[in-house]
Amino acid sequence: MTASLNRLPSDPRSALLVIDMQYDFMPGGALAVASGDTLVPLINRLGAQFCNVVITQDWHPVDHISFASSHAGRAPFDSITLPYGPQTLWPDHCVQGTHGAQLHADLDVAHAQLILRKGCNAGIDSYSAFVEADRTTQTGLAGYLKERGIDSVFVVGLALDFCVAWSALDARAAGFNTWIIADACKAIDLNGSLDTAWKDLAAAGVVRIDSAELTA
Ligand code: VGL
Ligand code: ZN
Repeated sequence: MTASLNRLPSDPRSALLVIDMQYDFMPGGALAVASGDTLVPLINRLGAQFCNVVITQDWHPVDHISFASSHAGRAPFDSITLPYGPQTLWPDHCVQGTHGAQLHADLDVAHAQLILRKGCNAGIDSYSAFVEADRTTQTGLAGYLKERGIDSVFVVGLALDFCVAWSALDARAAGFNTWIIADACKAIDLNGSLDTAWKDLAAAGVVRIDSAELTA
Protein backbone atom coordinates (compact mmCIF):
# COMPACT_ATOMS: atom_id res chain seq x y z
CA MET A 1 0.00 0.00 0.00
CA THR A 2 1.41 3.41 -0.91
CA ALA A 3 1.62 6.11 1.73
CA SER A 4 -0.95 8.14 -0.17
CA LEU A 5 -3.52 5.34 -0.16
CA ASN A 6 -5.72 6.26 2.78
CA ARG A 7 -8.70 4.23 1.62
CA LEU A 8 -8.75 0.52 0.87
CA PRO A 9 -10.93 -0.77 -1.98
CA SER A 10 -13.14 -2.68 0.47
CA ASP A 11 -13.79 0.44 2.56
CA PRO A 12 -17.47 1.44 2.23
CA ARG A 13 -16.24 5.00 1.60
CA SER A 14 -14.39 3.87 -1.58
CA ALA A 15 -15.88 3.38 -5.04
CA LEU A 16 -14.49 1.91 -8.26
CA LEU A 17 -15.55 3.91 -11.30
CA VAL A 18 -15.40 1.76 -14.46
CA ILE A 19 -15.39 4.03 -17.48
CA ASP A 20 -16.86 3.18 -20.90
CA MET A 21 -15.90 -0.50 -21.30
CA GLN A 22 -18.08 -0.67 -24.44
CA TYR A 23 -17.64 -2.46 -27.76
CA ASP A 24 -17.09 0.73 -29.76
CA PHE A 25 -13.93 1.37 -27.71
CA MET A 26 -12.66 -2.21 -28.16
CA PRO A 27 -10.54 -3.41 -31.12
CA GLY A 28 -12.88 -3.59 -34.12
CA GLY A 29 -15.16 -0.90 -32.68
CA ALA A 30 -16.01 2.49 -34.17
CA LEU A 31 -13.56 4.36 -31.92
CA ALA A 32 -11.22 1.53 -31.01
CA VAL A 33 -8.69 1.95 -28.22
CA ALA A 34 -5.72 -0.37 -28.80
CA SER A 35 -5.84 -3.39 -26.46
CA GLY A 36 -8.91 -2.04 -24.67
CA ASP A 37 -10.33 -5.54 -24.44
CA THR A 38 -7.28 -6.82 -22.54
CA LEU A 39 -8.37 -4.79 -19.49
CA VAL A 40 -11.50 -6.84 -18.86
CA PRO A 41 -9.97 -9.57 -16.63
CA LEU A 42 -8.05 -7.03 -14.54
CA ILE A 43 -11.10 -4.79 -14.10
CA ASN A 44 -13.13 -7.86 -13.08
CA ARG A 45 -10.52 -8.70 -10.42
CA LEU A 46 -10.46 -5.10 -9.18
CA GLY A 47 -14.24 -4.94 -9.13
CA ALA A 48 -14.34 -7.91 -6.77
CA GLN A 49 -12.26 -5.93 -4.24
CA PHE A 50 -14.73 -3.03 -4.04
CA CYS A 51 -18.13 -3.05 -2.40
CA ASN A 52 -19.08 0.09 -4.35
CA VAL A 53 -18.82 -0.07 -8.13
CA VAL A 54 -20.21 2.43 -10.65
CA ILE A 55 -20.07 1.67 -14.39
CA THR A 56 -20.40 4.36 -17.06
CA GLN A 57 -21.66 4.07 -20.61
CA ASP A 58 -21.04 6.68 -23.29
CA TRP A 59 -24.58 6.95 -24.67
CA HIS A 60 -25.09 9.30 -27.61
CA PRO A 61 -28.15 10.10 -29.73
CA VAL A 62 -27.63 9.45 -33.50
CA ASP A 63 -27.14 13.14 -34.32
CA HIS A 64 -24.71 13.86 -31.48
CA ILE A 65 -22.70 17.07 -31.73
CA SER A 66 -19.40 15.21 -31.14
CA PHE A 67 -19.85 13.18 -34.34
CA ALA A 68 -17.96 14.44 -37.41
CA SER A 69 -20.99 13.23 -39.39
CA SER A 70 -23.07 15.98 -37.72
CA HIS A 71 -20.85 18.70 -39.27
CA ALA A 72 -20.72 19.14 -43.06
CA GLY A 73 -17.18 19.05 -44.44
CA ARG A 74 -15.61 17.80 -41.22
CA ALA A 75 -13.71 14.58 -40.64
CA PRO A 76 -13.18 12.48 -37.52
CA PHE A 77 -10.41 13.82 -35.24
CA ASP A 78 -10.83 17.41 -36.52
CA SER A 79 -11.21 19.97 -33.77
CA ILE A 80 -13.94 22.62 -33.91
CA THR A 81 -15.09 25.39 -31.61
CA LEU A 82 -18.56 25.09 -30.11
CA PRO A 83 -20.33 27.62 -27.86
CA TYR A 84 -18.96 25.74 -24.83
CA GLY A 85 -15.39 25.50 -26.15
CA PRO A 86 -13.17 23.26 -28.28
CA GLN A 87 -14.58 19.91 -29.34
CA THR A 88 -12.75 17.02 -30.97
CA LEU A 89 -14.94 15.37 -33.59
CA TRP A 90 -15.21 11.59 -33.45
CA PRO A 91 -16.46 8.82 -35.67
CA ASP A 92 -20.09 7.95 -34.81
CA HIS A 93 -19.79 5.82 -31.67
CA CYS A 94 -21.81 4.52 -28.73
CA VAL A 95 -25.12 5.35 -30.35
CA GLN A 96 -27.95 4.64 -27.90
CA GLY A 97 -29.24 1.10 -28.24
CA THR A 98 -26.59 -0.17 -30.66
CA HIS A 99 -24.22 -3.09 -30.16
CA GLY A 100 -21.26 -0.70 -30.04
CA ALA A 101 -22.79 1.04 -27.04
CA GLN A 102 -23.13 -2.17 -25.06
CA LEU A 103 -20.76 -3.02 -22.24
CA HIS A 104 -18.26 -5.79 -23.02
CA ALA A 105 -20.08 -9.04 -22.31
CA ASP A 106 -17.16 -10.41 -20.24
CA LEU A 107 -17.20 -7.43 -17.89
CA ASP A 108 -18.25 -9.13 -14.69
CA VAL A 109 -19.09 -6.70 -11.93
CA ALA A 110 -22.58 -7.92 -11.18
CA HIS A 111 -22.60 -6.16 -7.80
CA ALA A 112 -22.27 -2.70 -9.44
CA GLN A 113 -25.16 -0.63 -8.11
CA LEU A 114 -25.23 2.07 -10.78
CA ILE A 115 -24.74 2.18 -14.54
CA LEU A 116 -24.50 5.85 -15.44
CA ARG A 117 -25.14 6.90 -19.03
CA LYS A 118 -23.53 10.11 -20.23
CA GLY A 119 -23.31 12.15 -23.41
CA CYS A 120 -27.08 11.80 -23.85
CA ASN A 121 -27.66 15.48 -24.66
CA ALA A 122 -27.48 15.89 -28.46
CA GLY A 123 -25.83 19.30 -28.15
CA ILE A 124 -23.28 18.67 -25.38
CA ASP A 125 -20.51 16.06 -25.19
CA SER A 126 -19.55 14.53 -21.85
CA TYR A 127 -16.18 12.84 -21.44
CA SER A 128 -16.68 13.24 -17.72
CA ALA A 129 -18.96 11.06 -15.64
CA PHE A 130 -19.62 14.10 -13.41
CA VAL A 131 -20.02 17.29 -15.49
CA GLU A 132 -20.83 17.66 -19.20
CA ALA A 133 -18.58 19.53 -21.64
CA ASP A 134 -20.41 22.82 -21.10
CA ARG A 135 -18.78 22.52 -17.65
CA THR A 136 -22.14 23.30 -16.05
CA THR A 137 -24.60 20.45 -16.59
CA GLN A 138 -24.24 17.88 -13.80
CA THR A 139 -24.83 14.16 -14.32
CA GLY A 140 -25.72 13.78 -10.63
CA LEU A 141 -22.88 11.34 -9.91
CA ALA A 142 -21.18 13.54 -7.28
CA GLY A 143 -24.44 13.79 -5.35
CA TYR A 144 -25.08 10.08 -5.67
CA LEU A 145 -21.66 9.20 -4.28
CA LYS A 146 -21.75 11.80 -1.50
CA GLU A 147 -25.24 10.82 -0.37
CA ARG A 148 -23.91 7.27 0.01
CA GLY A 149 -21.00 8.42 2.18
CA ILE A 150 -18.37 7.79 -0.47
CA ASP A 151 -15.34 10.11 -0.32
CA SER A 152 -12.77 8.24 -2.45
CA VAL A 153 -12.88 7.24 -6.09
CA PHE A 154 -10.64 4.85 -8.03
CA VAL A 155 -10.96 5.25 -11.80
CA VAL A 156 -10.30 2.59 -14.49
CA GLY A 157 -11.29 1.93 -18.11
CA LEU A 158 -11.34 3.78 -21.43
CA ALA A 159 -10.02 6.05 -22.62
CA LEU A 160 -7.34 7.17 -20.18
CA ASP A 161 -6.68 10.51 -21.91
CA PHE A 162 -10.36 11.43 -22.41
CA CYS A 163 -13.18 9.97 -20.32
CA VAL A 164 -10.99 8.52 -17.56
CA ALA A 165 -8.95 11.72 -17.17
CA TRP A 166 -11.92 14.10 -17.29
CA SER A 167 -13.85 11.95 -14.82
CA ALA A 168 -10.89 11.84 -12.44
CA LEU A 169 -10.33 15.61 -12.69
CA ASP A 170 -13.99 16.27 -11.94
CA ALA A 171 -14.02 13.75 -9.09
CA ARG A 172 -11.10 15.65 -7.56
CA ALA A 173 -12.81 19.01 -8.19
CA ALA A 174 -15.90 17.69 -6.42
CA GLY A 175 -13.75 16.94 -3.38
CA PHE A 176 -13.17 13.18 -3.68
CA ASN A 177 -9.79 11.57 -2.98
CA THR A 178 -9.07 10.34 -6.49
CA TRP A 179 -6.79 7.68 -7.90
CA ILE A 180 -6.29 6.39 -11.41
CA ILE A 181 -5.26 2.74 -11.55
CA ALA A 182 -2.95 3.20 -14.53
CA ASP A 183 -2.54 -0.40 -15.67
CA ALA A 184 -6.33 -0.75 -15.74
CA CYS A 185 -6.65 1.96 -18.42
CA LYS A 186 -5.70 2.35 -22.10
CA ALA A 187 -5.36 5.63 -24.03
CA ILE A 188 -6.36 6.95 -27.46
CA ASP A 189 -3.30 9.32 -27.47
CA LEU A 190 -4.36 11.93 -30.03
CA ASN A 191 -1.88 14.82 -30.59
CA GLY A 192 -0.12 14.36 -27.26
CA SER A 193 -3.35 13.98 -25.30
CA LEU A 194 -1.92 11.32 -23.01
CA ASP A 195 1.02 13.46 -21.80
CA THR A 196 -1.28 16.43 -21.31
CA ALA A 197 -3.70 14.31 -19.33
CA TRP A 198 -1.04 13.02 -16.92
CA LYS A 199 0.25 16.57 -16.36
CA ASP A 200 -3.26 17.92 -15.68
CA LEU A 201 -4.04 14.99 -13.40
CA ALA A 202 -0.87 15.43 -11.35
CA ALA A 203 -1.45 19.18 -11.05
CA ALA A 204 -4.97 18.55 -9.79
CA GLY A 205 -3.85 16.06 -7.15
CA VAL A 206 -5.13 12.90 -8.79
CA VAL A 207 -2.82 10.07 -7.71
CA ARG A 208 -1.54 7.49 -10.19
CA ILE A 209 -1.20 3.97 -8.85
CA ASP A 210 -0.88 0.47 -10.29
CA SER A 211 -3.23 -2.37 -9.45
CA ALA A 212 -0.41 -4.23 -7.70
CA GLU A 213 -0.32 -1.46 -5.07
CA LEU A 214 -3.93 -2.14 -4.09
CA THR A 215 -4.79 -4.58 -1.39
CA ALA A 216 -8.36 -5.29 -0.46
C1 VGL B 1 -14.54 8.81 -25.21
C2 VGL B 1 -14.09 10.08 -27.05
C3 VGL B 1 -15.44 10.25 -27.28
C4 VGL B 1 -14.00 8.00 -24.06
C5 VGL B 1 -15.89 8.97 -25.42
O1 VGL B 1 -14.72 7.12 -23.53
O2 VGL B 1 -12.84 8.26 -23.67
N1 VGL B 1 -13.65 9.38 -26.02
N2 VGL B 1 -16.33 9.69 -26.46
ZN1 ZN C 1 -18.40 9.77 -26.89
